[in-house]
Amino acid sequence: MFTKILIANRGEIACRVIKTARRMGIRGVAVYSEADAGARHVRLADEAVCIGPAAARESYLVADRIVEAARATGAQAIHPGYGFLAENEAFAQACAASGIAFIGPPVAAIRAMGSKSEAKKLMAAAGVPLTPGYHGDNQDADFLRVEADRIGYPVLIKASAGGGGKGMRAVWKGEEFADALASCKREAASSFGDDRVLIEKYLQRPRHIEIQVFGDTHGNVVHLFERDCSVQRRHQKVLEEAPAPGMTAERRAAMGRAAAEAAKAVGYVGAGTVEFIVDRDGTFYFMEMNTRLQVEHPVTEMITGLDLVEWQLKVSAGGTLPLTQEQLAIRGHALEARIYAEDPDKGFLPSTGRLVHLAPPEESLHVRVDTGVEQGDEITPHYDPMIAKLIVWDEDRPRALARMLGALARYRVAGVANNVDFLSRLVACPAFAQADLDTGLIEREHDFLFAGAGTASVPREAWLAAALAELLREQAAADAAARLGSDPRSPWHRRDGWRLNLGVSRRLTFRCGDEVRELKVGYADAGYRITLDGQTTAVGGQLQAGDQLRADLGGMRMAATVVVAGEKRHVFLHGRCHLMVAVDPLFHAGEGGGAEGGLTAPMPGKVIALLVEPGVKVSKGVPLIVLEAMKMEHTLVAPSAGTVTAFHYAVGEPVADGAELLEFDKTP
Ligand code: MV4
Repeated sequence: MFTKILIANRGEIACRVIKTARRMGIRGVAVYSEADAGARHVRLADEAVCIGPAAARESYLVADRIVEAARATGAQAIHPGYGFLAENEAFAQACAASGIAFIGPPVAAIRAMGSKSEAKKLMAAAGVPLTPGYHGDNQDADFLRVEADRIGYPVLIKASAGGGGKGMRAVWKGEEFADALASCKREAASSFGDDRVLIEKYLQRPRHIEIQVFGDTHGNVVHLFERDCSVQRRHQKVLEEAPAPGMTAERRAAMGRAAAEAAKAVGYVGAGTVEFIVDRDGTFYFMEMNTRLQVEHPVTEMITGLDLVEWQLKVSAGGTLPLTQEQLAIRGHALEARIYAEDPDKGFLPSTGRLVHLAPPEESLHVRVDTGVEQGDEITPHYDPMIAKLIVWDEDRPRALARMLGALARYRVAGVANNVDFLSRLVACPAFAQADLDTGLIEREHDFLFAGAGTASVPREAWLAAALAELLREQAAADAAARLGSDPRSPWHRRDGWRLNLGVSRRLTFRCGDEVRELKVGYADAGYRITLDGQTTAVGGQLQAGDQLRADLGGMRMAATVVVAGEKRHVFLHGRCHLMVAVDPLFHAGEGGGAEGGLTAPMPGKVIALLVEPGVKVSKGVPLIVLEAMKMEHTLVAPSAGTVTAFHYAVGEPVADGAELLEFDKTP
C-alpha cells in the first residue's frame, strides 16, 4: 500500500481524499495555486506544493508541475479527484511514464470512453442497450430523413461532437426534419468544427440513472447499485440520491449487469460510472461512461457503508476488490445537495466574496458535509463556486428527505449569495417529495421554486430579532466600554433608556430587499418594548457565542443567528436567511465626505440625549446622540470605531439644519 499520495485537485474532493488517506495511515500531499495558499485542503495535507498562479490552466491543469511535485515529495501515487485532469489521457500517461501510480483506470479505458462513438461501439458489443437511432457515418440528408421516419417521431438530432446538451434538436414531424437537420449541422460546424450528427428516438421527460462500477487488476468487476441524478439545471446536477426511487430489483440487476459487463468489456480498473437515460416506462439506454470518481459518489457510500476512495487506493496498489457482488447490499436511502455560492434570484450567477459566516449542520451518522472551505475563506472567481456537498442518510426516502430539510435549515452561509434556500424549496416541492422525477423537474416546478423570488415578505420575528441583536450588541459594547472606562458605574454607560425625567425611546431602521421597517424601541424593566407596524411586543434575550441569539419575542421563545458584516445583518431564522441592512436615516457624514470630524444635524431639531461619555472609545454603529426632529426621534451612530472628543450641544438645546453636533475622532 502507498505511504504517500498526491492529490491533484482542490476544494472538497481534495479534502475528502486526504481524510481517507489519513484514516488509512497514508500521508497526503496537496498541490495548490497561489490563490489557494490558505485553502482548507492545504491546511489538512501533510505537505503542500505551490504549482502556479490562480488560473487553473497555469496550475491545476499543468500536468508536468503536478507530476514533478509528486516526484519531489516522494508520493507513490496521484489521485486526480474529478474535473481538472481526472479524465485526461495524457496526464495518466505522464504519471505512468514517471513511475507514479495514477489512481484511476488504464489509459486505454480513458481514451475509449472519451470518444462518444467509440464508447457506443464498445457498449453495443457488450450488450448494453443504446437509444434506438442511427449513429453511422452516412450524413446524406435524404438518407437521414428515411432513418428518422424509421425511428419514429419525435426524434432528436444530436451533434456527434456535441455533449452536455449542446447541439441537440427535437423534431416532431417528418416535414420539419430537413430544415432542422440543416440548422443542426450548421450549428455543429460553427460550435464544434464538426457537422456530423446522429439521430435518436426522443425520450420525453427522461430520468438520468447511473451505475457505480468498480474493477480491480485481477479481472473482478462489481457494480455498487444506482444513483438517480435527474434533478439537474442546465445539465448541472443539483440533487442526487441512491437508490433510485421506483427502481425494481429486476431492473437494478439488469442495469447493474449491463454496466458491469461494459466495464469488463473495456478492461476497466478503478471507480467508474455508467450513465443511462431512462424512459418513463423504465427502459434504459447507455448515455456515457465516466472514468473518474463522481461528485455524487457519497450517496453510494452512505447506502453501502463503504469508502470508495479506500477502494480506489487498495485497487491502485494492486489489491483485489474488498467485497464480491454477493456481499454488496443497499441499506436505507441517501440524498446529496450541492451547496453553491450562486444566486438563484439572478439566474444562478456565481457569487464571490468572503464567507463571513459559515456554519454547516453538525455531522452525525445521518448527516455528512464534504467541504473545501471554512468560515473566513474566500470564494474566488477562479474556480467552481461549490461551498460543500451536504449528504444525508436514513432508513427510507421520506426520512432522508426530512433529514435533508432539517440539515439545510441548519446550514448557515453569509457573505456570498447561495442556493441553500433554493435547495430547501426544491427538496420540499411536491414533485420531488413524491419522487416524480425527470430531467425537466426544476423547469416544470419553476413557479413553486422561484415564487416571489427575492420579494418573499420578511416575517415579523426576523425584524424583531434583528433589532434585539442590535440592542444587545450595543449593551455588550457599552458594558465593555464601562469596564475599560475610568468610572465603570457612570450613568453614561447605561443602555436601559433611563433618563432623569422620563424613559427615552429610540428607533432602529432596517432594510431587507425593498422592504424597510422602522422599529420604535422602548426600554422595559427587563428587555425592551418594540413597536413595529403599530404593534408593540415585549422583547428580550441573550446574545451567545457564534452570533447566536436566544430570543423571547412576546413570550415566544426562538433561536436565531444574526451575523453582522458592516452594515449588513444576516438574520437566520426558521431555516431561512434574511439579508438586512441596518439603516440610519439620519447618519450624515461630516463635511468633506468622510466620517472624520463631527456629525452634522441633517435637519433642524432638538438634542434629547447624549449617549456616550466624551473620551470613551466606541465601536462602529454605537449610538452617540439622539435628536428629535419631524416629531420623531433619530439616533446618530458612530461612523467607525473611535471616540467622541466633544459634544457641541447640551440636552434640550435646539440645533439648526447642518449644525456640527460633535467632534468624532476616528481611531485608525
Ligand atoms: C437525450 C434526451 C432525450 N432523448 N437523448 C443531455 C445531454 C446528454 N447527457 C444527453 N442528454 C439527453 N439526451 C434522447 N434520445 C434528453 C437529454 C437530456 C438530459 C439527459 C440526462 C440528464 C439531463 C438531461 C437534461 C436535458 C436533456
